[in-house]
Amino acid sequence: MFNWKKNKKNSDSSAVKKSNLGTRIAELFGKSANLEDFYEELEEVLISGDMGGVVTMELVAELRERVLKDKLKDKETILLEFKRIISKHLITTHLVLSKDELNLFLVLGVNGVGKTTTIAKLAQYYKNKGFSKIVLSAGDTFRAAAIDQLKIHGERTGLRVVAQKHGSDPGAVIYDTIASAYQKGDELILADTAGRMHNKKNLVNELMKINKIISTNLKGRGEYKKILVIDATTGQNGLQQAEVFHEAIGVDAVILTKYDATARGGLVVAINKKLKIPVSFVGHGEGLDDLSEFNAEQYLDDLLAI
Ligand SMILES: Nc1nc2c(ncn2[C@@H]2O[C@H](COP(=O)(O)OP(=O)(O)OP(=O)(O)O)[C@@H](O)[C@H]2O)c(=O)[nH]1
Ligand SMILES: [Mg+2]
Repeated sequence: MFNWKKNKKNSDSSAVKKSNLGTRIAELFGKSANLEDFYEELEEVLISGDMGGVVTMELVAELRERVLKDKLKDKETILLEFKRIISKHLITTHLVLSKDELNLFLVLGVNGVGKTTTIAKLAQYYKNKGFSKIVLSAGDTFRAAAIDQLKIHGERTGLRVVAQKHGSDPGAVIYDTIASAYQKGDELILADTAGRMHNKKNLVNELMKINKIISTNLKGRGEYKKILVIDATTGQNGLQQAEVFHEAIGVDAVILTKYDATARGGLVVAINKKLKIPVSFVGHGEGLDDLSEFNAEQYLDDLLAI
């Protein structure tokens, strides 16, 4: 169920959740003197809701055209038309595990977005789906506490963790994980990565190396997905991050975290429309169960307060 708004018991969302984007859009109809004013104010609301300038302009232009062409007048019809327009651009993917081969999710993202927490949540999610042979790979060897953090999650979820020392080569950690996963007949590897390196170039180079090691070692024997974690509260910055990672190694799916802590949901539309990367899950709290499959219909209803 897509219920991040209701399920926010562990989050400190009160400070950020000032106004709901949908409520603000709905209010515009009462406020605007004419349709022109409405479009302008709609653009402002969407941009402030993280949809991004270019994407917003394109969507509102599409709405203008439809309203003119179909002579739409009342608020409900115009909102429904806008919903239809946005929904055309939404792309969702459900990360269904292959039962016949080893699945590997490489979890990417800049520091602090929630990668390690999301790995624990994913482990819990797939355990609930009946997969028990899951192994966590401590690929963030850069940050001192990262390995211990993953080990704690391993203990909490009752899963094996493959790790080496702080500062070791993350490519070697992932190589070891793959080798041992084949040996033990594991179903899923959830691999953590560093969110920070000495600079962005290092980070990208490291990821390209890891990507190559995985592709070489899983070749034809496994299902490999690159999952980018984005913190929903970082706004358009999230879109730039997606661009960098996508260009470096290609991203298969996005997971948006901290949805409980933002009232601006437009980033999903921006990522889908601009980069054509699908969204798979939404994180809405710090607990292991605070992860839901992305539901486009519910997302739209919420975005537009329909
Ligand atoms: N409210 C809220 N907090 C979250 C969510 N996901 C993660 N967090 C919190 O965000 C903080 C950072 O999470 P981590 O999982 O350590 O992030 P990371 O990307 O692994 O960070 P680095 O390893 O430093 O790169 C922690 O305090 C988490 O509890 C979420 O969906 N909602
Ligand atoms: Mg981490």
